[in-house]
Amino acid sequence: MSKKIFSGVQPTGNLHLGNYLGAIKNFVDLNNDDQNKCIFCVVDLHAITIKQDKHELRNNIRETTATFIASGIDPTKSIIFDQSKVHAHAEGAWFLSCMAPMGWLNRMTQFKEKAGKDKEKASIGLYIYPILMASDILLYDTTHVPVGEDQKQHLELTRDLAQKFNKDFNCEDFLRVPEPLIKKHFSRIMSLKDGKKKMSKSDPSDFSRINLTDTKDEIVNKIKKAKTDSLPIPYEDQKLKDRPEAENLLGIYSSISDQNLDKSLEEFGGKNFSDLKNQLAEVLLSKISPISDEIKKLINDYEYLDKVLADGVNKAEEIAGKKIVEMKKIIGF
Ligand code: AQP
Repeated sequence: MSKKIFSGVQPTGNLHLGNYLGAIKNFVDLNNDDQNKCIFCVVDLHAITIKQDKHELRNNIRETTATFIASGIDPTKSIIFDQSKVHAHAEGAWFLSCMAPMGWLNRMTQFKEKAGKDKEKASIGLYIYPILMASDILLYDTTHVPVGEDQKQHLELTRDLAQKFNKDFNCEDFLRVPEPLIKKHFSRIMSLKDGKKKMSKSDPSDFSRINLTDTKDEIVNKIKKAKTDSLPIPYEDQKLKDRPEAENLLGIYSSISDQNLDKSLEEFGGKNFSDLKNQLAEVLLSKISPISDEIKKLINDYEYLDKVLADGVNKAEEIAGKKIVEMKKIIGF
């Protein structure tokens, strides 16, 4: 079945293995299926929900674009564009904000995590981030949204908002209710320093994550230093309960090697972590280093990257611009 795919990544620097295994690797598979129509957005409006340096932001928009292409997304097949250039996203977010109950937003756990203890100081933008995400998705009649597990709740909100809009304005099926595409296994890659915390760009310790631009030495070193426990690797997955670091390393190994956990347990059951770490470092070098080399090559080609984005903006504008005009008519403008 042909799918309309939409997903985005924030240009906030330090794209990491979690972004790759949780999201970008799936984008590439979807891009490679000729039946799909894919749109991958550099969600720069989302990025400014937290203060950004303007020069870094511009560089990060290009770096995220370079990462998409270096990972295997073909810009002649899929639309790649920067969100802030297509005005319909912000406009649609306003329309949806006006009908979104605050109670729904108050349940969003990512806001609670990102705002931390000092909620009063967090931006309104961070609070309504999921509504902008809903606008992004709904403007393109998206059928499927590939994201990491951490975005599941936001996607449920998107579905609820689409249904509420259609009901409130009596326009059945106008906003298409999208399905999430979340990997069944290892859809949440955890920190290398703490198996209970998500691998994240904003973690102050660089040793908590493998960045997609890390050098070979950095990758090997980070895996060597990754936290483990004192027991040998088990033979069965039930024995991984309460061993988050062991589960995470085996998960990363399985995911990057495209094999299931049972196969990895068969390979490493009874062995020491040093065996798993050596093998994991080797696989990471073979899969991540070529991407890293390609990012470094592309990142200096501003002309090419800006052209990819500009072409993407034109194509995205055509789709989203039409939808927002229809949306306005439905609302009564
Ligand atoms: N640790 C992760 N495991 C699996 N998937 C992940 N994603 C992010 N972290 C993990 C997925 O990557 C896509 C793009 O994410 P994003 O850059 O738009 O924002 P994020 O989820 O806020 O990423 P971070 O690293 O967690 O950033 P900070 O540190 O700023 O909060 C999404 O599909 C996401 O699910």
